[in-house]
Amino acid sequence: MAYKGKRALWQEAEVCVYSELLRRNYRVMQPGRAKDLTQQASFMCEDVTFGLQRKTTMRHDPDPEELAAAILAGDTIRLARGITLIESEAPRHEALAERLVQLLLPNVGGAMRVGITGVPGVGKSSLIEALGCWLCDNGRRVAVLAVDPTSSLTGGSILGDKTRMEQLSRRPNAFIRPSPSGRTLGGVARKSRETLLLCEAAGFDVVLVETVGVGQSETTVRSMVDLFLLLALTGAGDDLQGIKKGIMELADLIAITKADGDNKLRAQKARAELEQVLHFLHPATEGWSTPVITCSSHDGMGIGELWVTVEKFFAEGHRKGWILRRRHEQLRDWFRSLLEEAVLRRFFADAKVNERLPQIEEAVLAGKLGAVSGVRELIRAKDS
Ligand SMILES: Nc1nc2c(ncn2[C@@H]2O[C@H](COP(=O)(O)OP(=O)(O)OP(=O)(O)O)[C@@H](O)[C@H]2O)c(=O)[nH]1
Ligand SMILES: [Mg+2]
Repeated sequence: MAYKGKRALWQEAEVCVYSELLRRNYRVMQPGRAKDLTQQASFMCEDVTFGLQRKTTMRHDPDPEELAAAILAGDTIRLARGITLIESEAPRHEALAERLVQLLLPNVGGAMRVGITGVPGVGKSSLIEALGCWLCDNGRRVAVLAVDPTSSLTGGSILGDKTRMEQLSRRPNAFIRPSPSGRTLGGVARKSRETLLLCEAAGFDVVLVETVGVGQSETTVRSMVDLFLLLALTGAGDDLQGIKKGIMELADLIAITKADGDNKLRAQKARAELEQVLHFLHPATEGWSTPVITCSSHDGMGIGELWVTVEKFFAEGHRKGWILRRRHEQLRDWFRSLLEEAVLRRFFADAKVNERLPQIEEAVLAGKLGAVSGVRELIRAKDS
């Protein structure tokens, strides 16, 4: 295998990005501009784009005031740049990102925040594409985000999904942002939350958040959206295909996907079964019983009905107060978890703690000191 220098690789990557942009009919006005456009465009060489974004747009530190004004004016290129700032791991960007969020805060909260989950391959991305296009056609501005803690931990396929939303990515009313990378789930959650706020400030009135990967991302996404949509497959024999009860109890709406062709009847059957099961479960939202619908992203069946149900949830939720209540709870939990994280970080960064911790731990392990006493001693050491 021949090794290439970094510069050669970058040049190759840029050529690749330009040609992809041209292929997709983006107008490349000047070379510098093209790099900015890469932030907006979503296409196959996303990994490259992402790299380019980092390399090109963060060369000069952005000015939060200028970014905020542009984002409020609906400038999606600056929106992407703002998100890149938020996602940046560079310590010097932290304060700038904080300032940006602070500036935009009075203008957030206006979107319908919808989380979409389901087992891998259930059709989340396809539904987002179909629903997103439908919404754009109906005058909505739609932002699509993804939360993928697994990819960030393994450095895996962060961006593969965007390729499946080609139609939507061409719509001027749509903005698609892949999952941020980060070392911890907390980090990913933080970035995704702030990204959502930025999208709201930019005037997107629907934000769709896809969970990617299995496991933790579901609770993370649930904790930042108003409505949680669970996608289910028609069970081919193994009915209800082991949807976990816990996940069903998080869902405000369940959609059985791929209800087309031979699957249509099976989907109807699965719908009836799911409705039965739901009777015995605790509803995710007090005062709202979780509906089940069937839909197909391929022929568009049920997409309109799906959205009508979502709007009903929001209309009732505003009237009965559960949207506001949920947002308050989410914000409080979020604040508390940030606080805990910060306190822990400070505690373990403390010089006295670091000095005493190994000895105390050793004493505990040797059975000379009780664990509770050890903790107390360490806290006392810090406060001394
Ligand atoms: N027949 C039919 N196939 C569908 C439909 N929606 C999705 N598919 C197919 O199902 C497969 C998986 O769809 P995706 O949208 O990528 O599923 P996903 O849940 O986003 O998958 P991951 O992101 O890998 O978790 C693809 O091959 C789609 O073409 C549908 O409505 N009908
Ligand atoms: Mg997907």
